[in-house]
Amino acid sequence: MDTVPIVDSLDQIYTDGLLDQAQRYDQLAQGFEALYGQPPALIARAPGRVNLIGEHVDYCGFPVFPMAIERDCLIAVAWEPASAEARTTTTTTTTVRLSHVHSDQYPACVFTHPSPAELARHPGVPAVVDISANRLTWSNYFKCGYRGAHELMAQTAAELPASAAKPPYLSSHHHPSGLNCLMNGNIPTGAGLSSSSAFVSCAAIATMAAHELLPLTSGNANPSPPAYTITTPPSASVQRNLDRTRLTEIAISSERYVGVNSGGMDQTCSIMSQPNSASFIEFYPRLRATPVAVPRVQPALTFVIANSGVTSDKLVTAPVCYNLRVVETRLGALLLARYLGIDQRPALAQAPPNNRHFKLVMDEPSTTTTTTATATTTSPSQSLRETGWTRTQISQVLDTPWPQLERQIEVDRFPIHAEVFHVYRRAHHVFSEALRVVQFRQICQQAPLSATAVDHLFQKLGQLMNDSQTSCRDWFDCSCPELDELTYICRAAGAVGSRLTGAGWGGCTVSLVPSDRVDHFLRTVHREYYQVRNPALGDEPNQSDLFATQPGRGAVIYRV
Ligand code: NG1
Ligand code: MG
Repeated sequence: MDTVPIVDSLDQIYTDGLLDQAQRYDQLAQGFEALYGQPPALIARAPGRVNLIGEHVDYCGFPVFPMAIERDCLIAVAWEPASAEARTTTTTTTTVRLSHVHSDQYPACVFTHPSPAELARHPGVPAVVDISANRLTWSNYFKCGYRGAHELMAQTAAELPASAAKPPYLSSHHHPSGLNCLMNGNIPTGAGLSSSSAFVSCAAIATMAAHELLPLTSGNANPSPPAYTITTPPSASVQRNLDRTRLTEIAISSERYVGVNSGGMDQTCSIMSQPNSASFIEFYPRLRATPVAVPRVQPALTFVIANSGVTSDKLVTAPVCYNLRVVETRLGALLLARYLGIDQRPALAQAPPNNRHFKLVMDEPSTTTTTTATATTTSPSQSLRETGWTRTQISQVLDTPWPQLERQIEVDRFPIHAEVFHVYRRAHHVFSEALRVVQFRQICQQAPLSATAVDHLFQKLGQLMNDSQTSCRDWFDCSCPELDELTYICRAAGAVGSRLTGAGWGGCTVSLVPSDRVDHFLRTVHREYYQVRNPALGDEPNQSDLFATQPGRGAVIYRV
């Protein structure tokens, strides 16, 4: 089983290539003790990511190709076990205290979690923590991860056979009376580097660990029924690890509680990435992350991130940007299925995160390659392609009343504002982008030998990234003037490819730069993008907006 490593001591960070980060961990631990009067028991770490290629295709079920970056979210945690008295009852309520090292920007928050007895009265629906999607507050992301972890615990407990001992989730032994958390993150927010998913994933991991309720991994291929242990005091004979795949699935679905109908790329990359590799992430037929080493060539392939400075707050823009795109691609899948004569219901019946609407198309490779072309040339008509579809037109073609469609495409849960839906334009992007992801991976796997082959490698990868940017800009409408300008500047400054990364509408670009051109690249981009906007800037590129990055490792827990 693939697991989240639990590292036995903070010393590990010194051998983990995180030496320059050691001070940050120390400060976090000291800050924690100053705040709560006790040292943290562990520090959970989950990294951000940069998506190399494959934008807005994850929620359509197609593979993506991101890599974890060094920037990350850290959460230090300690918990108060239930009192001896409470251990004999199941009425312990958990008080969760959450603070951020930058408390001026991110005010502390306290919430309570019902006792096991209360939870037992609502079996199967652990709607235990209120996450108001209308109130935009940073702690919502923590609550998503916290609530997701509880859902995972409840799910795993429910899988125990009836004859098994009482599920530990419902036992007070596993229900701390207090949970103290302190967060520190250095991923820029609203920049397309996935600060939100790193936070949600980190919160889920920290919560699982703090509940001392970790599924055992014995290397047994068939680990059911799940085994549990209380890890205090830790038993050396017991390997305590979290199953990464289930944890990832729960982090994916729980992040949607904030109101964005997001795909699963970011949490998967944050939790499942392996050191020194990008991840080829598949969602169909099941979630899988395959490490793909970035080819080792000379000059080295270097990925440089540049922040456009345009903040894209997905929570605010979701109804006209992100959630609308999810709806447009789903409607596209339904219309395409209708034209192809495929029954779409089985795919739509699956609950998130397994709803793979484009499964239909992927399951029918021979039909689709030919028929997609036919469908797009004969129908929809040229004018519908250009003007988009109205609700009435879609209802008519699908022979389904709009209110019923709204439920199918989850508009009831994730509202949108639109009069027309550009299904053709969005589908055009999705299919071409999905192909580029597969090509990008194939090229990475064919390590070149000669110098001309290296040059060719750069050109091919760069071209795919540039084509991705064009498609995001022209078909998916998720770029913005600043991102367009920044990618032009990056290419002129020596990048072989440059594109927006993440959801777009602002945030960062990622550029592929041969290592021998990186210095020149950084200076040129600094001068032509950042200094032009702020002439007061010095000549040294600002590390927080413009930096080269290496593929980093996925989530980990440090015992302090
Ligand atoms: P950002 O906005 O960069 O965190 C989002 C989604 C991804 C994916 C990309 C676009 C979330 C948490 N993540 O990323 O699932 O759809 O946009 O490729 O919403
Ligand atoms: Mg995000």
